[in-house]
Amino acid sequence: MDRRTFLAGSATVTAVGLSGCSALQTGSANVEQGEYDIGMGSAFFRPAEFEISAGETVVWANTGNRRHTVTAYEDQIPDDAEYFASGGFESEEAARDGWMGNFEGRIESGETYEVTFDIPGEYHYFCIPHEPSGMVGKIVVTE
Ligand SMILES: [Cu+2]
Repeated sequence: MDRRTFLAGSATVTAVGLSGCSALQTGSANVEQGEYDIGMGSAFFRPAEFEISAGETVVWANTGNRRHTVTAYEDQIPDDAEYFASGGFESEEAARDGWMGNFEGRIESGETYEVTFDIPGEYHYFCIPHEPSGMVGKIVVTE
């Protein structure tokens, strides 16, 4: 029994199936694993109100089938806070125009969007296409 074969050592490495993975957007894995803070459904953010401490990051995930945006109300965030909107717009007007033009700023099903909040205060935001349906939310950042 001291004759050894090395067949075991030549065990083939099974290729891990990669089909489809390359097409996934950053964040998809997080969505599947439930690693997000706020989900987006047909016309709602869940939870609609979310509290964090300054310096923390909020991750939104489109957990539904429709396109959504995360767009801050420019006059409903702290004065010294940086404006935020999916698509990277620097103003609410630019975000609205971008959406009207070519659905810019959209977060597709399964995608995520994240923002780090450094300034304490209340941040109100909405989803451009579903604002008429009341798709709004609030982030409360504590000291
Ligand atoms: Cu929406």
